[in-house]
Amino acid sequence: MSKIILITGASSGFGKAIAEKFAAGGWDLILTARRKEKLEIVAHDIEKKYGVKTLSLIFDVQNKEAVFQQISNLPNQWQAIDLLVNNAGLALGRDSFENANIEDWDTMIDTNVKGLLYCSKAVLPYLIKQQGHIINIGSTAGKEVYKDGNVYCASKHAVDAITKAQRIDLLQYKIKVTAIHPGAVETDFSLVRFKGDATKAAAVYAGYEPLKAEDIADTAWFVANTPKHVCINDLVMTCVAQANSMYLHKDA
Ligand code: NDP
Ligand code: 8X3
Repeated sequence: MSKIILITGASSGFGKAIAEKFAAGGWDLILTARRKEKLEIVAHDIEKKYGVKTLSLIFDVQNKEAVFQQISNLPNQWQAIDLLVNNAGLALGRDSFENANIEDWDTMIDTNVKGLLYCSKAVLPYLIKQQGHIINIGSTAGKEVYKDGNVYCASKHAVDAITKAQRIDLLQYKIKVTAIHPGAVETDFSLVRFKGDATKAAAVYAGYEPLKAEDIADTAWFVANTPKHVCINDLVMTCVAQANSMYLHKDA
C-alpha cells in the first residue's frame, strides 16, 4: 500500500514542490489550500505524470471549524496518514513595529501559528495510529529576529517552539517531529509579502542565487525517509550566499 502525505499550502511554492517530490516517490497525496483552481491543476498534473492518487481539500487554515470538519471526515481510504507537512504560511509587510499593520499581524499569527496548531491537532488521531511524522516549515526568521520582521519572525519562533513541544509530548506515540527552517527561497512568498509589488519582490532575490522550492522538497524527502529509529529534529538550510537572517552577501 502506498504511503500518504498531507501537505498544507500545496497550491504553490514549497508545498507544490513537496507534492511533486513525494508523488515521484510513489506516495499518495492529500493536498490543501484556499485557491481551488490552482490546487486542482497541481493535483491533476501530478496524477497524470506520476499515476498516484490525490485528494484536494479546500479550506483556510485560519478557519478552525473548516479544518476540523474537513480533516476529521476524511474518507476511510485516506485516513492512514504517514506524514503531515505544515507548510501553509505567509509574511505580510516588512514594516517597523510602529508602522506595521495590525490586520497583517492578525493574519500572520492566525495562519502561521494557529493554523499550524489546528491542522496538527486535526491530523493527530491518524498519525498516532500510523506512528507517523510531522514536518513543520519554520524559517531562519524563527531562529533570529531581523529588522522590520517583527511579527513574521515571532510567528516562526512560535513554530520553532511548537515543534519542540510536539516532539516532547508525542514521544509516547513514537511520532517523529521535524522542523525545516529555510532562508531565502524564490517562490511567491515575497510577492505575497509585498502585496503584489513584483519589483519589490524581485529585489529580494537579486544579486545572488537563492534556494529553490525543489531544494526544500529534496530535504523534506530526505527527512521523511530516514530509518524508523531516526528523527531529524531541527534543520536550518540557506543558499551559500546566506549565513542567517542578518547576513546575505549580494554581488554588486
Ligand atoms: P507561497 O506563497 O508560494 O506558498 C504559500 C502556500 O501557503 C500557498 O499554497 C498558499 O495557498 C498557502 N496558504 C497561505 N495562507 C493560507 C491559508 N490561510 N490557508 C491555507 N493555505 C494557505 O510561499 P512559500 O512556498 O515560499 O511558503 C511556504 C512556507 O514556507 C510558509 O510557511 C513560509 O512562511 C515558509 N518559508 C518561506 C521561505 C521563502 O523564502 N520562500 C523561507 C522560509 C520559510 P493558497 O493561497 O491557495 O491558500
Ligand atoms: C522567509 C525567509 O528571510 O524573508 O521565512 O524571513 S525571510
